[in-house]
Amino acid sequence: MSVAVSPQAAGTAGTDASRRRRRILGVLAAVALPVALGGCQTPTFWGYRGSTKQAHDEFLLYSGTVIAAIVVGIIVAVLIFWSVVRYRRKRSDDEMPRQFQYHIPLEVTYTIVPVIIVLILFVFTVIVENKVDAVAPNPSAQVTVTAFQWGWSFGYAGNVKITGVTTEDPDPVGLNGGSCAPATDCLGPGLVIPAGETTRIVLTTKDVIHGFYVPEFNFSRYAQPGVTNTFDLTPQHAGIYRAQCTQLCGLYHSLMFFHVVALPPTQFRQWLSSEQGGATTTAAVTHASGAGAGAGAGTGSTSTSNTKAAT
Ligand SMILES: [Cu+2]
Repeated sequence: MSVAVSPQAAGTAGTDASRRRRRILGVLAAVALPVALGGCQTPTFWGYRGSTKQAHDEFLLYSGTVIAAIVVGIIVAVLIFWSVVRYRRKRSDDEMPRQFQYHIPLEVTYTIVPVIIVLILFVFTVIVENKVDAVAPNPSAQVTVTAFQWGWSFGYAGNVKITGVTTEDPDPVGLNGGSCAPATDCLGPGLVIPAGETTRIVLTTKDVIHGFYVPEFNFSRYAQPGVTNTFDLTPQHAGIYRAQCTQLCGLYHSLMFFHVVALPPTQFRQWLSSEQGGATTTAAVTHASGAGAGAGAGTGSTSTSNTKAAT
């Protein structure tokens, strides 16, 4: 028996379908537009985009991993929610839904897919790790960083040594301290390196294990007794980057701040040659009083002295 559909009913169904389509498009636009208008940038997921070449690679790995985790999380949540709603117990129907145990293709799929995901993450991690640990054959500069209880020492060619004892001098601010904002970025001695060029860091310690950590470089490495760690830093832009010790190394560990000052290459070379020439400490490394005082409250004075080693 054929069922006659009136033109009016067909028209109503068509209107409903188009209304539903418009609603879905509206929801999609509401989700997509803020992302598009926000400059189409990948969110940072509370991490740093990375101020060195190496750090940016790490950021891409980190954000890719988080995006993969979000996609997997959404798929799992949707499947759980769908099965809970679709197969909830109904008054009219007491039957068990169809069961899938011993469904070999399904079990193989949900074993293989996670293994593939882990393998992809593993491969990208190895690639990025190798990039981060790679050292350039001819770096523009080399600095020997020595950690000690409680401070940092930065040694350059020509016997130039910048030492910051973070528990002695009442002034916590080093190079460019006067213009440092926020002042807490400039706590501790300044490790001066050229921006846009590669600097080799040779990391050692005088006593116990310390941690060399620059958050915006997405980089941390132990300074270990009897071990020399070597790595490269290539800051992409001139700037001042907060840094600190991340290994509990004793009473004043919490005061072991330092900062990295990335200068334009010509300015860096001017600074280094003036230090090597035995000129009096440049204005850049004179103390800027006041700025940064008070940070590290509760653990005594937070202080640094930048001194040039006697040559
Ligand atoms: Cu330490």
